[in-house]
Amino acid sequence: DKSSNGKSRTNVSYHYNPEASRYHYGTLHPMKPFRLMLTDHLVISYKLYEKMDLYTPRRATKEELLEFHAEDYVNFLQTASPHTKLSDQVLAQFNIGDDCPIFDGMYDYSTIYAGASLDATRKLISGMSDIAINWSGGLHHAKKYEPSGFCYVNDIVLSIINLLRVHPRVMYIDIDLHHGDGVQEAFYTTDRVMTVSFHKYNGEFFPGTGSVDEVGLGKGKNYAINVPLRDGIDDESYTRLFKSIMEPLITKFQPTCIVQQCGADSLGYDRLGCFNLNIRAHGDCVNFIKSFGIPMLVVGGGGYTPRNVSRLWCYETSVLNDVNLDPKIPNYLATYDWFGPDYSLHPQLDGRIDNKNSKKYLESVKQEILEQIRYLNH
Ligand code: ZLV
Ligand code: CA
Ligand code: ZN
Repeated sequence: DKSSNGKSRTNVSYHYNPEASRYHYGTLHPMKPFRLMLTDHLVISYKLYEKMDLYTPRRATKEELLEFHAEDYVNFLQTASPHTKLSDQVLAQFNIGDDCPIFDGMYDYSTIYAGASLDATRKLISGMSDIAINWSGGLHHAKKYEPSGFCYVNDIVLSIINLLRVHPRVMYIDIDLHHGDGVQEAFYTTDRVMTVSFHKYNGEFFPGTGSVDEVGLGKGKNYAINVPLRDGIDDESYTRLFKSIMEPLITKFQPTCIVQQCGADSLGYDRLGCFNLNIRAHGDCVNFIKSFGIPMLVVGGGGYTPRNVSRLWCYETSVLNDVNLDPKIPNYLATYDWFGPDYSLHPQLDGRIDNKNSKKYLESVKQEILEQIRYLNH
């Protein structure tokens, strides 16, 4: 595909099933699928559909979920409903509780977001897309046998399993506030998938894992990278650290495909968050990865202040399409009211939380990881 100046264009595709936004985890639950509709409205109001291929993906089939998840667990997801009583033993067995409640349509919701990631993956594999986006995906905590941290089915693991059928090496990059434990665990013993997560870590913060010395096992030794951070990290320290780790890592590992999880809970003012990032800095991390020109699957993840989640993911959609957006949000948007009083795509989000990451601490984390990168054999 060539544009008018003869250079080959980057093909971007956007995979979204509007049904995903209609599910509710429960009134007090921080995960709001409604944020996906806000995101889609912004993307449409900025006319980004003119730049990308749009797809409404089908749901994932049960067989597709079984590529990673255990049959007992998928059967449970498929049959459980808030209207039928389950024994405490079964609820405990499948880690059902306040984080992962049984809500109406939980199985359908899971097949919808996983179906969108798999659809995106198919377009990457066929070469129809260079960059494929699914903001409803990125549910990085789900395990083979159980849900975890608001995630029922691990669409990222399912996508990577598919990519591995044609790609020799896949890199997974996770900038959600939380550790990408489900993805790390699934590929902990292989050297074909390099997992990298930046996250808040103090040994207690959910999910509790992600210390710098979790590096992988067996053949997978040194193919898991963890960047543990403290509260309040700011734009400049985060993007500098991100680039100084990702540049040598991509150069050394030479991935043939990259999956980036763009959890929006690493922004300032997130309801569950404790970082200080602005939308531009988060997007800069996406742009930096895009600049390597490697095929990319881009997914969402956490993000608990819906208006900022949608601002971020719309902005990142524009970054991936090389489009500049007017920071003034178009006023014909159906959900315009959500973006007041500033109606800006870039409200200032930093400054609420003290930066507890000293220069010295960040430098020591960076040095440990650069040391780990030197051990890679690729
Ligand atoms: O953003 O939860 O801390 C990807 C993602 O990474 C916990 N859960 C666990 C450990 C003990 N529990 C607490 C149980 C609380 C259950 C309800 C909330 C309800 C209201 C407000 C906040 C929470 C909450 N839960 C905050 N943090 C948690 C974490 C799970 C975080 C998942 C992040 C998912 C989508
Ligand atoms: Ca992360
Ligand atoms: Zn998160």
